[in-house]
Amino acid sequence: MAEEFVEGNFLGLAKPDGKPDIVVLSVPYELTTSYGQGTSEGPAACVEASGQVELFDPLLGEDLPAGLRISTPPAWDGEGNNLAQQLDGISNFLAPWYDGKTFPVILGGEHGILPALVHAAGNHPLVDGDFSKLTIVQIDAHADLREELEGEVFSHACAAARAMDFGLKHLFQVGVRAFSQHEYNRIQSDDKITTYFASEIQKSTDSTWGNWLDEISQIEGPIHLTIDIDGLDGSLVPATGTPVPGGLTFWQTVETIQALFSSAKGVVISMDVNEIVPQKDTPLTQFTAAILATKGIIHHINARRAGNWTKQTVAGREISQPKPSTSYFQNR
Ligand SMILES: [Mn+2]
Repeated sequence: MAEEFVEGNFLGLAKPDGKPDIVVLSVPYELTTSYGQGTSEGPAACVEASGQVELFDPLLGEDLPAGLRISTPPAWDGEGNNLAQQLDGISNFLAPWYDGKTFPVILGGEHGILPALVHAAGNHPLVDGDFSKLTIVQIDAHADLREELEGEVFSHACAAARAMDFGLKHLFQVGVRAFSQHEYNRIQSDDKITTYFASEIQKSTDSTWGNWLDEISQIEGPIHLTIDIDGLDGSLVPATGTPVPGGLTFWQTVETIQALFSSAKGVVISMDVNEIVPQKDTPLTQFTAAILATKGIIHHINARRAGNWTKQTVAGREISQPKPSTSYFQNR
């Protein structure tokens, strides 16, 4: 039976009764000192574009929500008088959903949300405050490993570097094709960072792409997947702040999602799709973002069906109450 389409909800799905299994969380964050490229409007545009995404996928064999409860809570309110307060606000907004039962899909916003997101992920029972258990997989045109950009250490160009500050287990990057010498040197020298450059994965003559899929299939423990949509080829996401040619194809991105979610020893605890900027002439950019978020939801549901979600999360400590608000970034 066809459900009623609800405006403002991801995929137009009606608000479910009871506690959601999957939440789509909008974080319309844009650093005020940046160029104002429109990422703060991205999440709403993505939710709107999701209305055009097919609810059926052969992997599940039925329409979404496929028996689960998928909810779109109100967006982060953007409150905070300065950058540190805003990052704390984002972290506190996300943290209650990292209860080990809910799968958060976060829509951004600048990639600068990543450190706030990682801080919140510390709440997840599989991480439990020990960030050395957490692996991040990053799809991105940029390494985001700068120490600062124009004096700002929380610039989107520093997102991965600030995430690494938490002492992550490992960072895997793919699609990277724009980086400074400092970032290149860090990639070469830091044994906690593995980067598959775009120039390598696109070669039809060798198996680098297969190596990437194999390597991420072996990740153990909790994983966060962060998709900067500029990691895809610029032709797919022309409105993002810094579109770059030579990126991942759509299907390479889907293959990456598939490999991660079907990993035997790893469990994807959350994902984000960021740097969404509304495109005016056609909705291609926001639609691409919406379909990738949907693919994540589909593969998460598939992982649940395979027992790969509950098996791992139930084994961990469960958090029954959200942790009290923290001021990590203000005290940093
Ligand atoms: Mn990025």
